Amino acid sequence: MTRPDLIIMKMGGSVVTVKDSPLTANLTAIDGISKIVLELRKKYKVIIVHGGGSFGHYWSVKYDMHTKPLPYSDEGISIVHESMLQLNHIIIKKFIENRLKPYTLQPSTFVYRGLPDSDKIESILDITTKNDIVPVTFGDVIHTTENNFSILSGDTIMSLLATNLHPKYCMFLTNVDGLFGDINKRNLLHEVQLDNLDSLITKTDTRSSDGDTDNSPFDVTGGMKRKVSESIPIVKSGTPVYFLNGFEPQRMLDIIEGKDYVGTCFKLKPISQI
Ligand code: IP8
Repeated sequence: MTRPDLIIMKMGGSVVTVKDSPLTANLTAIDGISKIVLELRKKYKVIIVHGGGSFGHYWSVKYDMHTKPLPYSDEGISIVHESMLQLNHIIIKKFIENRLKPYTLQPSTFVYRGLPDSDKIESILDITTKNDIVPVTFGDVIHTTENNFSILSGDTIMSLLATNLHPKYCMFLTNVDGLFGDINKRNLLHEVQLDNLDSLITKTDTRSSDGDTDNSPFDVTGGMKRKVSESIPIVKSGTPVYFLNGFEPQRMLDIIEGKDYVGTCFKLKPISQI
C-alpha cells in the first residue's frame, strides 16, 4: 500500500543549476518549483531530493572522482561536499523566501556505512507528519567503510526513500519533458510499463536528460539511464514514477489533479488495473 498523502520528488541538477556554467544555481527554476511545492503542500507531505549539477559534479569531475579507483582525494571529498552544502543553502534560502519550511537532512543522517538505515528513513516521515516541514536532502559524497567515501547520487536516494516510505507519487524533474522513444523525433513516451521496460531501455534515447548529454562535462552519474534503473525498485514497490520537465513545474499539479499532463509515467500496470 502506498501512503496516499506523500510525494517524493527530485529536482535534477540540470534544473536547479545552470549546467554549462560552473557553480551557478538556476534561481528562476528553484523559485518556480518552490511555488508549486507550496501548492502541493496543501494536500500532500512532500520530501525533496536535489542533484549536484554544476556544483557537485563540477568538482567531482575536476578531482577525477569518477574515473580513478577508490580512495578519492581527501581534498576532492571536502570540496565536493562543501559545494553540495552551498547549493543546498541556496535552495533552502529560496524555499524559505517562498514561505516553505524546508529542513535539510544530509544523506549521512540516514545512510550509514553505505547502507540505508530504515529507522532513520522512517523518522523523516515523522518530521513531515507532525510539522509543516519539508525535508530536503541531496546527492552527496558520503563515508562508506573504513577510509572510503563514495558519491551517492540523488537518484539512488530517491530509490532508498521511496522503497521505504511508499509515497503515492515519485517525480523526477529534469530538463526535458520525459522519456523519449527517439529524441530526434521528440516522441515523448506518455506511459512506460515495467513489463515492456527491457525493450524500451535499448530503444529509449537517454540523452538530453537530467545528466545531460553523454559528453557533458557533468554527466558523471549516468543521466536518464540511472533514473530509469533507480525507478525500477520504486515501481515494483507500488509507486508510479513520473519523469517531468522541471522548467514546467505546474505539470506536477496536473498529475495530482488527474488532468492531462505532459510527461512520462513509469508504472507497473495501467492505472485502471491498479
Ligand atoms: O546529481 C550527485 O548527485 P546527483 C552529487 O543526483 C555529487 O547524481 C556529489 C556529485
